[in-house]
Amino acid sequence: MAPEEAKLKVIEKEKKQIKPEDKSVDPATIKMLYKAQADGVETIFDRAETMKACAIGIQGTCCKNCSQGPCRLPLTKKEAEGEDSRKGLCGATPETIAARNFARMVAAGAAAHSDHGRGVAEVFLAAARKETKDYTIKDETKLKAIAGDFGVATTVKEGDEEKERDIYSIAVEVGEKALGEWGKQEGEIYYARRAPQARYELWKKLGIIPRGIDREIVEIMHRTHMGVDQDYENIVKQCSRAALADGWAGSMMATDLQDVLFGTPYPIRGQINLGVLKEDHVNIIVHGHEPLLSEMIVVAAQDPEMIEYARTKGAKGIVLAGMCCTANEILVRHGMPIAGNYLQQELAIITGAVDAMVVDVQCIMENLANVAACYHTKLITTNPRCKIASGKTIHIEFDEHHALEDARKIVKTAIDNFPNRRAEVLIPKEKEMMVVGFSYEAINYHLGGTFRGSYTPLNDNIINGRIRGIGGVVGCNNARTMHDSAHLIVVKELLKNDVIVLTTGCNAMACGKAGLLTPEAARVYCGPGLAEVCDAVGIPPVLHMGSCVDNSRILMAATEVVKAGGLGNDISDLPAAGCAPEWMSEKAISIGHYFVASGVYTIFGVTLPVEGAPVFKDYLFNGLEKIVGGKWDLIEDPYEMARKMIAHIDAKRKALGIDKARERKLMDMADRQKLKAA
Ligand code: NFS
Ligand code: SF4
Repeated sequence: MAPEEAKLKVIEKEKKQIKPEDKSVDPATIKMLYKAQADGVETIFDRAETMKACAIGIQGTCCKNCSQGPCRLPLTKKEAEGEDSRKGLCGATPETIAARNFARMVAAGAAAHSDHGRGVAEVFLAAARKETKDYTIKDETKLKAIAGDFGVATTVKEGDEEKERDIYSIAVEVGEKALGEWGKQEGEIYYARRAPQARYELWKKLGIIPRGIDREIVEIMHRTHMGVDQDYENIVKQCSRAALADGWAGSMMATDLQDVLFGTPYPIRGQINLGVLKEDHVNIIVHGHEPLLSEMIVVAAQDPEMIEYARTKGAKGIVLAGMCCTANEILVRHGMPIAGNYLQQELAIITGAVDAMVVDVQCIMENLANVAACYHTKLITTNPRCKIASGKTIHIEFDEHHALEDARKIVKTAIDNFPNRRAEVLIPKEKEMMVVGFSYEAINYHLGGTFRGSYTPLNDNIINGRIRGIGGVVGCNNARTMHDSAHLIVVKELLKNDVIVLTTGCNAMACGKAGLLTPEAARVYCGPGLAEVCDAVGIPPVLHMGSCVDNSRILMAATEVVKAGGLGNDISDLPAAGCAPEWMSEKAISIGHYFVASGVYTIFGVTLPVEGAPVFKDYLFNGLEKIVGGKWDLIEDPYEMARKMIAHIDAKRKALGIDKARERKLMDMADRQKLKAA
């Protein structure tokens, strides 16, 4: 090669080289990005640099719902300032197009969560009918608690006596009714009545109580077909019905039935970040969302026979770690370590130490197959819904009827691959301790004192102003924004201002890595009021409630707060707000919309595909509040995001007449000094 040409190649390479410090605030991630560069492996961080998002699609105003398009309707200065006469070939306005696109995201998100829930319901029913020996009814208390919601009796009259029913016959009935929720055509989903009475009545009045899960999703697809619903308000109404079917049915049943099968989470210790991997161990990563298989892999990986087999291959043992929400599921129930959140999936393989990455469904990057091919890692797909067509993966299909056998096969494949490591192994040392597993039942127990579970003490602390309000911070990572940065800024700002944080998903993992999920974090990051409460109860100021389907736990926690009294009659009365600072998936849109339709002010970061349709945007950001009590917002700057959440919380406090208590509390210097002395 001529010297000039070689020089050009170097410049070309440098131009594309990302600067890892600009891409993440997580030291382990930064180290692995350097290793990726040294190994010549491309990741999503590189592609985000070289490929920009489509300027029209990002506005939400590109329609490809029929072959006369795609019709592209960008909002330019001309329309923004003057007359807006944009139309698709059929005459569709930017509002119709953006609303249809938004609705299809809700449909896809609701489908993903709910289809996950359906799989759980099927396994649940198989377990109830004793068709599988690998799954059993583990949490009988929770089963009895949810039986009531499905109208299933837990006792039976025998003569004059009221006797407990056999737990498995209760489970069969619950399982059948639960599974029926997907195909139900009429009436209301059972869990709608779990909501505060005022919320239920409002939904009823608005006609947005879901009939059945599948029906609402299908109806979105029908309405957004070419030439059907052309009224954005009417489209949004169906979005609400489908999103509520996700939050209050598909996701909520996934959570509940998983709890019955695998145990309701209670506080437990865990560890997080790539440093949980061990060079001299077989490392298996389970990645995706459903705990059905990973629960079995937990069992298989702890089997002494398997550990012995690993030793025969020269390994000291087996490390099983999670990635994305599968990780959250096995973390909150078993304390299994987490390797990282969404943007770290390629990086885990780049350590060179992962002998198998096992994936089920959702948030699995196709590029994993390419990265795995650069190392020795076996990428194993397990779900018929999710195969990676590169010829570089192994498919071991998981079946609930021989689940443990499948799991053993997978663990064995990983062990057999241990001697094949070829690249230099480099595992960053970073790992953090955390306390996780705050189901709404656990919060009830922990904040309620020793002898009675109740949300009353939490409410009292909100009313007296020690806790200013509740912030739900959830959602993904997004390669278009600095990894974990916005998550941590928002959470820290909220804590500083005495807002307790409930978290799930990839935000929970960002918090874990930053050391926010420990009781000790309260003294470091919280305002005096919140610090005092956390200290007294011994909880972290950020409560890890689980995976993304477990956002349903946040709905239930909010409902419990309403029911405990003193803070209004509806979720929309609470001094609370939610956000997803780094969202990327369609599931996030469905979650966002079910929170909005449940009465919550919900802010998204990064971007939202509504900018090209100002009228539709205004409806989501303002108009909706008058109808459902909650509304959408988009704020890129995480400081501003936190500020607006706090302003909303303060406005709600004022409306409740509890703003005065907080003012007094702030002037109480004695309390601050007491805290400093402690
Ligand atoms: Ni939620 Fe979980 Fe993470 Fe986003 Fe993906 S893992 S279900 S979608 S990226 S939080
Ligand atoms: Fe264009 Fe209308 Fe077809 Fe959409 S449905 S692609 S706006 S003609």
